[in-house]
Amino acid sequence: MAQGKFISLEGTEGAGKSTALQFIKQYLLKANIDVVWTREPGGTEVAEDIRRLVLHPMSFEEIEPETELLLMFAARAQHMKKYILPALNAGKWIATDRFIDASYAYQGGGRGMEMNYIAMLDKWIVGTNYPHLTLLLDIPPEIGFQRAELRGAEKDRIEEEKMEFFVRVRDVYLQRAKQDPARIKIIDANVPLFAVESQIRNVLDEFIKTHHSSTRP
Ligand code: Z5A
Repeated sequence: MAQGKFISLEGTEGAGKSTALQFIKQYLLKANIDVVWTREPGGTEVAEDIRRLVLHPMSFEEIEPETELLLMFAARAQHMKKYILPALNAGKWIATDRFIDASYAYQGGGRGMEMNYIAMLDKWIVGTNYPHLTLLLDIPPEIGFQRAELRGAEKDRIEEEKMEFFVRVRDVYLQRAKQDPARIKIIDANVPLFAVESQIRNVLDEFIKTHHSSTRP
């Protein structure tokens, strides 16, 4: 059976990932492509438990950056083995709300963790199983902050960080996009929704043209 296709969605706070996800779901469905959806941290029962621990901890004890990094990869190890790889091996298309680039951006850029350590964990846990396509919703952090404020949802532990943290996160995302332009497609998210959707549509059309050979009956 043909190997499935793997898409990830990334962006900083308030970039509009959740909004874009709905659009992508509908667009792929219209193109007769069945996609399974997941997210990180999370995607399996154990990984969702780790998500709660890392984003909404019950304890007042501070979570060390090293612990946060390892928890992100612990969740990812579970997610890879129990969900992502079985789906890809079954020939499915899979799309995830955040993946490996988030670890480089948030733990490497935001927290200032050593990139070599992240690369070692990446090699071990993800290896060659990288997304075929990554959509990076890019927005200046101050605009993203304003949007997130307007949305008014409760903040998680990482969203409580200061603006400088998200500036560093964005810088790493953009650096990675520059290093891997074939995979990571930058979507300017600082424009009205219809213009964001139009950029996403162009990228998906190109991807589908290259990667989707069969359609549902
Ligand atoms: N994390 C990590 O640190 N390391 C890792 O390895 C991984 C993750 C995998 C969970 O992410 C956290 O985990 C995340 C990184 C960390 N922490 N932070 N920050 P998440 O994806 O679950 O949570 P999130 O990043 O906060 O995403 P979100 O809450 O879903 O926000 P969003 O999707 O980017 O935004 P939205 O809800 O779609 O849009 C925000 C508002 O703007 C909303 O009211 C929209 O209606 C509005 N909007 C959207 N698009 C537009 C446009 N174009 N114009 C105007 N208004 C718009």
